[in-house]
Amino acid sequence: MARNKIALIGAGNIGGTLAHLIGLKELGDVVLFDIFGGVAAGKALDIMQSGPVDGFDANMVGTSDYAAIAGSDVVIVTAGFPRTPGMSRDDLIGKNAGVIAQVAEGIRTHCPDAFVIVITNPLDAMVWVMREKSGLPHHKVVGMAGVLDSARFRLFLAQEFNVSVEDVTAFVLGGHGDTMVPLTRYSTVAGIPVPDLVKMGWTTQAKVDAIVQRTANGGGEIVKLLEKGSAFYAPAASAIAMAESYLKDKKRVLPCAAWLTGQYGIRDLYVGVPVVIGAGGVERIVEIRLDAAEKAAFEKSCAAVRELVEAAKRLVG
Ligand code: A3D
Repeated sequence: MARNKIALIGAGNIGGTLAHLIGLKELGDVVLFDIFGGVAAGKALDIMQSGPVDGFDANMVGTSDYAAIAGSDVVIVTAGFPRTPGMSRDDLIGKNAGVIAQVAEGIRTHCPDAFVIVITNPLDAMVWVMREKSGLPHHKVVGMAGVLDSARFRLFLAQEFNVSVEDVTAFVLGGHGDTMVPLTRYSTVAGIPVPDLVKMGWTTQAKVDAIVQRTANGGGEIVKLLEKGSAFYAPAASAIAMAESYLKDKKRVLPCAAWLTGQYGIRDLYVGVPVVIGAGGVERIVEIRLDAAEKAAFEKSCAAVRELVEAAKRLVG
């Protein structure tokens, strides 16, 4: 069986980390695309040279020619610009909407059958631009944010409870940004919901609230520390989990920015919800019952995403 082909559009911090993880996990051959073709080619060669040491076989090339992505099974898009301290994700829309429109054109021309995972911010609006401009079916275009947000939530909960991150599950909904909705009652330690753990005296509600707040601000915390650029190791790992579920038809249930057609009472919007990812792309949207407060928080988040989509329409309409 031929190896999978994975195109990474954007060979910056996340793009390079993605290529390295794809090698280590032997997920397929890689095409790293960037407007700076030399950087993409340099990273591709460098990572490929780690193959003999780490024991993986993958062909990796770097390029600034879209023709090289022809026939890709998966495309992961990080092209554009990251935040700098003091910037919100939304401030990036002016620069990144045009970049994503360009990338979408490349995908439409060269690999219209691919499964496309967008990472560029502001996430939910950029997924919308990608879908509109590429013309791909909605179930083949998704955004990575929820896997990362819930990983951050899981880590902070595991630290609070002094248990393995592996035994903590977490659940987040909504847009990627300050309005994201971490759902504590669906977040667990080995199946025990967080509100029960509060009752069991493992933590206090005040501490859980602080963790929720830290999760919502998880990206900003790293931007401030790095001073230049934004998080890239955990974002890359999160997108790889989505790509792997598609390529191996694992049917994992992962929170992703997916196209809603009435689920949760929301129509025609890309926003973060749990979905099943398998060989068919987004195969199912998991619709859970929200209580009144959760519903209000989710709707507020959707309204914020809609505003950004309107702004994107004005830019690249
Ligand atoms: P960075 O290291 O700057 O890499 C971006 C790359 O895109 C650079 O190598 C650029 O040369 C390249 N690029 C710019 N314009 C184009 C173009 N038109 N075509 C092709 N390539 C281009 O950034 P990064 O890798 O750290 O982050 C990439 C994006 O991901 C940013 O928009 C971040 O805000 C976003 N991000 C999202 C999350 C989410 O959870 C959604 C998390 C972290 C970062």
